[in-house]
Amino acid sequence: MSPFKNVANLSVSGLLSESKKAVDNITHLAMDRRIRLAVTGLSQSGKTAFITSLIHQLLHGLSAGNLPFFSVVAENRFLGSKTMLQPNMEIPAFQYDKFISSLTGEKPEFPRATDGLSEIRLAIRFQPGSFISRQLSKTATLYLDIVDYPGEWLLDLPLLNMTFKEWSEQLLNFCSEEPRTALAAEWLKYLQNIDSSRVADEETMRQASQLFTKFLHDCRTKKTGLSYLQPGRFLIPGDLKDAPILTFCPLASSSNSPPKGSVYEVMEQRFESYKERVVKKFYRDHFSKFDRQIVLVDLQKALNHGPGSFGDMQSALQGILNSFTYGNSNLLTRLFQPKIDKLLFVATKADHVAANQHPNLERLLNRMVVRPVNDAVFQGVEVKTLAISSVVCTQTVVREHHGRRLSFVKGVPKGQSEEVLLFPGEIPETVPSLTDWEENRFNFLDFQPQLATSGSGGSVPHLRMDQAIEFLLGDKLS
Ligand SMILES: Nc1nc2c(ncn2[C@@H]2O[C@H](COP(=O)(O)OP(=O)(O)OP(=O)(O)O)[C@@H](O)[C@H]2O)c(=O)[nH]1
Ligand SMILES: [Mg+2]
Repeated sequence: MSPFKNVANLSVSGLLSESKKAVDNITHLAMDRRIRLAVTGLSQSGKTAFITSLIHQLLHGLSAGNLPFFSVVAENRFLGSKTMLQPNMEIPAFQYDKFISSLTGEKPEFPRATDGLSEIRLAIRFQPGSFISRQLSKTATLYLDIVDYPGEWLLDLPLLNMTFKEWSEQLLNFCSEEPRTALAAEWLKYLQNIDSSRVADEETMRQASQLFTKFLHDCRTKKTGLSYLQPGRFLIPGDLKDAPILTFCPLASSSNSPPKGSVYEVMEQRFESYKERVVKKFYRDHFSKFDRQIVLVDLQKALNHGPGSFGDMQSALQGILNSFTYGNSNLLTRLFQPKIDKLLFVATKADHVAANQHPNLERLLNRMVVRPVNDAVFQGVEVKTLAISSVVCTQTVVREHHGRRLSFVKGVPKGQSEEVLLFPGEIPETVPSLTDWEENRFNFLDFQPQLATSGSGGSVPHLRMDQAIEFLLGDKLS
């Protein structure tokens, strides 16, 4: 046999194997996909519970058989999922194991309010559904990246488009209406007694910002339930506690330009530094590159607190949504300038009300977010609204009551140990009139999670999580 033939054979087979490797790599790249999901919601709207349940359902939903509307599962193409090593070395990992253990432990509990950033990556393996995709590769992987953060920080995003003067005017204007007027009284009285054009000293700056911070805390108590509260780090400072960058507050401006080194000028500088070093960094690193978005809205909280809180939540959501980039996306835009092409609004904690109220939850949510929905649809975004429950804590029970069949919820209210049967009231399908609120009609309670039953296959019971997952990920698993 000619040595040359061998060499030629070798190089041809080598070439073939190399090109096969290259094709494999390309198909892998083409078949492997990534989604950055923005989980958006005001403080206590249910973000951490949603992320925990989402991961749990993707890890265990297949065996539990409770994801009927998730097409990759329904079509038997789901091969499994796995949490991956933390992709970003500088951000703590989302503590899924800890949260799911406390939700499913002997004494089930919800995770505590989040006080910092964390991140998680999940890999979902599946068989491609279309004939062409299957010719390219038998299996594919979708990587899902999610960031969790305190809801309070989200309201910093609208600050990026505001000057100190604009922000101060907006906030002082909010304070001209109750319940803010009464809550702001002490802080505003202090401001009246200082001349903002005099030379700044640390004591005045500290006093003013402490009173302002107290006002923000009072605004979000259980009783008042306001949402539009800025700056977010004043409520959850993270690693910035007591830093000068958090020592400022809104000030009324005068017609003269403020002298150098005056209280006004120093507060304005600190506001700008806050925007530059805290908000811009947060936005650039975590909020500018999303492909899909879910917005969680706690409608029961808004209803419980009355028209002021309802309107406040609506404005806060509108302000936040203005900070995201929406539009049709394709491979190029996804690589260089990602845009959100699917937007899901959910009314969370649907298990707080009886099942027959869920359609009204969806209708009311539609009314609340009608403007952002219209804007997004206009930009070519696919939008959907749903009433969901990440972790079902109650059961709906129908009983006769004074000759009427009423739907009650049965569960253990948060902070209590005994189960109660409760008629939580009806969800209105439109924004209630003032008289509806005056009758003290809404008093929705929070409930404790329950021990998982054998019927649920040991997995966390949910409501329509599969529909939410299908909308957000389904097309990427086709
Ligand atoms: N019944 C019920 N309660 C829920 C559900 N999701 C959240 N909750 C309640 O809402 C509270 C807040 O939920 P979280 O997931 O911590 O909310 P969050 O948006 O992460 O809050 P922050 O971290 O403070 O921004 C929980 O402690 C529960 O009481 C749900 O699906 N069902
Ligand atoms: Mg949280």
